[in-house]
Amino acid sequence: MSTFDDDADPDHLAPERRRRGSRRAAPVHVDGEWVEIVEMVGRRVRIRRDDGREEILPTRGAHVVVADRARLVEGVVVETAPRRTTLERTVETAGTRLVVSNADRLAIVTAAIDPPFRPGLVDRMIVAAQHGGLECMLVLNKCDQGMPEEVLEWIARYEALGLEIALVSATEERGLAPLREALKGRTTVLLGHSGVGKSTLIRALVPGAEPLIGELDAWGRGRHTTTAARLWDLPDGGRIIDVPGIREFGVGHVPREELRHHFPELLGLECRYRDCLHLGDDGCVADAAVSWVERLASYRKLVEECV
Ligand SMILES: Nc1nc2c(ncn2[C@@H]2O[C@H](COP(=O)(O)OP(=O)(O)OP(=O)(O)O)[C@@H](O)[C@H]2O)c(=O)[nH]1
Ligand SMILES: [Mg+2]
Ligand SMILES: [Zn+2]
Repeated sequence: MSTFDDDADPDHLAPERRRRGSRRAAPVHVDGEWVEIVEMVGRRVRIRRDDGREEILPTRGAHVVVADRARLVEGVVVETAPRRTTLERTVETAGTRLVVSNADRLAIVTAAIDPPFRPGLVDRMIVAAQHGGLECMLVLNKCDQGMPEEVLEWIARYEALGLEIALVSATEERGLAPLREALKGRTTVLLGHSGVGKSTLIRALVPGAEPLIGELDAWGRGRHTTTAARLWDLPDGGRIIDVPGIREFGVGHVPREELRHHFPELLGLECRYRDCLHLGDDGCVADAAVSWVERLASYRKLVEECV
């Protein structure tokens, strides 16, 4: 068991095996039908056929995640189609893991107080999403609990950087109309710490959905109630994916030179060297140009971590 990443560690987060450069030859199947993976169920998966019928089936020789298109041969999932987008995270002791595939957008779900808002985690999730081809938005849940001044300031700063923000209360069903609008017609994955209210949001947005919801512990932390990813259909045409809460979210799989492209405040800086990594060396203007010092520090921390 990893000490770095201590979440529920379900099967769907098994190490991504398609490492660059050492890709195993995928089995080629010419028969069978293509289906979609909609839920991880222990070692098996719930598949949905194009006519809407669902079934729980085993997999063989295929590493699949929710929202994968996969080929079914004689009742077994045997291979996946190329992925349009990937949401990955790096776990220090276990390498890079695929969370979900083919989502259009990541909704970073946070609370303001219980559990507390962590800008460093938001920064990481933005990087991982954009690296894998997903758009981002921020959903600040539990607004009924009040909003510390500091959190309001962070939110305003993220908004100024171009991040779409939804302020909601899942339990009081507040702020959901604009969120429903934002979710229409696309596949969105909800990601955040355990206990921020991802599954409660699913219940509020999807009529009839009853994912398990957990109480917080005495320290205001979640209990990792959701243990496997599941895709739900929204009534207005979009789809939404609930995944287990995360505690650590590494982005070590993102090339160091790419990182600055995920920090809009670093674009267009006129440092002495055109390929400046903005680490504050001689001739770097980042410290003078970026007023949000914690975010610059967050960027520099990621540079240390990345390949
Ligand atoms: N006050 C308040 N509490 C909420 C809100 N949304 C969720 N909660 C509570 O937060 C706790 C955790 O909710 P969950 O929906 O299980 O959280 P989760 O993000 O799915 O957690 P994991 O599945 O463990 O990752 C429950 O006690 C919910 O009732 C909200 O808008 N306001
Ligand atoms: Mg949950
Ligand atoms: Zn620089």
